[in-house]
Amino acid sequence: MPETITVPRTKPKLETERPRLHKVILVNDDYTPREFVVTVLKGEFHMSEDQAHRVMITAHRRGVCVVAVFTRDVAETKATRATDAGKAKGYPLQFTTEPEE
Ligand code: TYC
Repeated sequence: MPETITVPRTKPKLETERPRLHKVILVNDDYTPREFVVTVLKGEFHMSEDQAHRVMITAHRRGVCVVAVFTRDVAETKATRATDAGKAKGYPLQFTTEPEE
């Protein structure tokens, strides 16, 4: 019986690609108190009072603000935890995620 020879058809990848990062986005609303937004940003995203205040006020003025970027799992977990912190107090505070370009 003739030997079967297998020829690899794809070039092996020389470089390992970095996982795509995802943005966590803070969304403005008319009901959540400013100070509560700042508290959540400090607690969930390890921001200083000053950083958290800047991010909160940017979302307040422009409608949204990018909080930080993470791998997809971490971004989704943090966005869910931060949104749930508002929900627990009856606030409509929303954190969403989207992949970076
Ligand atoms: N707009 C809210 C207020 O005036 C404060 C706020 C800021 C809420 C940012 C959400 O993502 C937000 N009380």
